[in-house]
Amino acid sequence: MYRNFAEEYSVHEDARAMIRKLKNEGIQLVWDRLKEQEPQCGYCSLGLSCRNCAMGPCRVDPFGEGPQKGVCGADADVIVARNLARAVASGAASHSDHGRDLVEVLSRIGRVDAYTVRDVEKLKRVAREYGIDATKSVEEVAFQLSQAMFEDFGSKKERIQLVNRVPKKRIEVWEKLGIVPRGIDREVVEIMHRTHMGVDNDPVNLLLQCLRASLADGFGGSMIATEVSDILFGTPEPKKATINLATLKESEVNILLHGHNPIVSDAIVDASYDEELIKLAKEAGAEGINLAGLCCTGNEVLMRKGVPMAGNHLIQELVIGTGAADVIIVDYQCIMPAIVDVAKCYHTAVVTTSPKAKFRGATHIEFTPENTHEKAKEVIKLAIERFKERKPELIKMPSVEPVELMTGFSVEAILNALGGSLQPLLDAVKDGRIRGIVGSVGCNNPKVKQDSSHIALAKKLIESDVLVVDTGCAAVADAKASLKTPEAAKLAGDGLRGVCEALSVPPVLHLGSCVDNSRILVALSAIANELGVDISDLPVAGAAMEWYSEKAIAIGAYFVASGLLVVLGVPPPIYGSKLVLDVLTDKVESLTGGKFVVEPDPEKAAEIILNHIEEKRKRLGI
Ligand code: BF8
Ligand code: SF4
Repeated sequence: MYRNFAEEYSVHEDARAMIRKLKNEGIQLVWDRLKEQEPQCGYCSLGLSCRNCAMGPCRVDPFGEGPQKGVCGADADVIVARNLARAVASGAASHSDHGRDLVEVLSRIGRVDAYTVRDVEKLKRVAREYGIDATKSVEEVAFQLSQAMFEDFGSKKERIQLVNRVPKKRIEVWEKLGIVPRGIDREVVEIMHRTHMGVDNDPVNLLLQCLRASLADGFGGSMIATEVSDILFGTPEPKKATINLATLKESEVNILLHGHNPIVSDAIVDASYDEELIKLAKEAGAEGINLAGLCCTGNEVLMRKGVPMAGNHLIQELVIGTGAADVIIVDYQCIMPAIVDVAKCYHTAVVTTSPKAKFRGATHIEFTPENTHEKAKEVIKLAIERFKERKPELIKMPSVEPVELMTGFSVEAILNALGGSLQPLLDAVKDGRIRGIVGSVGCNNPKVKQDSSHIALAKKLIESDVLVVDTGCAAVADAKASLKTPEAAKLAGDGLRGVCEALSVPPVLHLGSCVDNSRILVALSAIANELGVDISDLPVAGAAMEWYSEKAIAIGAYFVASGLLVVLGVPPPIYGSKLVLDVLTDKVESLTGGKFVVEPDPEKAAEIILNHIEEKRKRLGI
């Protein structure tokens, strides 16, 4: 009977096989817990509940029969806008705090052994953007850049540095609206202030602050995270890798890299080459040490090092169910507390590494920039110990083959593939071989059949000659469906197919993790600058078909603030306010050129995007 559920829950056989196995073993999964929660609270789903103070909690009746105001007098519009703002603050804070951790490491270059600068060119280039003399020593430039980036987090700056990458016209739009992002922390704190009872009670004013804080994420925290990751760990270049649960190897010690920041995962990758540890693993009866990624830190090491990818968000419980996951090491974000419970049923150790993210029942091995190498080895040794404790009767790998993919498309790599200039891409867009470019981003959500919407959207878009660039769990979804191979060009329309075949690239390009959505901002800014237009003039759009996270709300908001149409496949909790809904799905277009559209059906979403692209092309006269 559960077989049917498995087919309802995911489009992939690796996931389905594990859902069936875990269900037979009586293990509760994310889909079961969703069922238990249903029907979910209608007030909360509409954004109409508030617990911002102890006069509440309050809720507003959507049918106009019950209370229309909270105890303080806040109406539906204010409550919905405040709730959305707090979600943006959380999302922006998550990306940005991740970025700050990388800046901390950058500031220690030359003072700790564990880290070096792997892309000196990029260090110098970014340093020059910050007005730093890049002729000094690498250590000195790294230190000065770190200090300048710390300033971007502070409260003194009128404008964070990297917004200067956008066309002048875009800055003017933001200036007019009063949403040029200042310090990253400042914008987040200001949301928390403004959403306290009795501060900002103008919903539109609150929504503008949502855009401002989201821009501090996109052009601040996230962009800093991407740039510093490239500087420290290398700017991604195209490479081949494999993906799905079959990347776990029954005969080897398997370590799953889960979470977001490359600081920990990159160190584990390095340590996994250690001869002594490999010898230890062999002495324990394993053939070697095998790493596989999950979620965004998986994307980070996939992009840079070609480390195989086990899967995306909804795979995290299932991977433990193979019975062959010896350690799952995490840092922060998108790590379900449930994995500790699932791990208890197997021999798997869940290892936490950040003082910011401890999980009850997990093994905490704290990583600092000073102790990284040593701790990475400790984690591998723990995995070898756990390998010895495997329960053979619980091991069952899904009978599928790993899927091949091509990854590593940083903006720099795309430029290289194009021969050093954007011109060939622009020519293809101008003459219509490529109709437009769409960023497909965001999560898995158990409310959507896993990966179904991401894949359907990407297929429809490439078939219509739209180049898809993807990040995060959307990227993993597309890869599992074999859309990230050069051969997938045959699924594209004739125009896009020709371009991909000439360059030997897939029609769906992997730009990285969720903070790497900033690469999309960089690429679009460069294209707009080259054409002498604003970002909002370009035939481009964004989509987050299966989003669940507050980070996705921040991403959607900075895309909209940058002038993009953004399709959300899961309704955000704003339907309780006609005003907020109207502003975000309509009126904002007259302000920023972008807007949200909510459309769960990927076919319809693709239609909306394609019409938008054609409209933009017409206006550009191409
Ligand atoms: O930052 S796409 S489920 S893993 S939030 Fe999370 Fe969503 Fe995946 Fe990465 Ni992004
Ligand atoms: Fe209720 Fe107002 Fe307090 Fe919110 S802020 S809980 S609406 S009294």
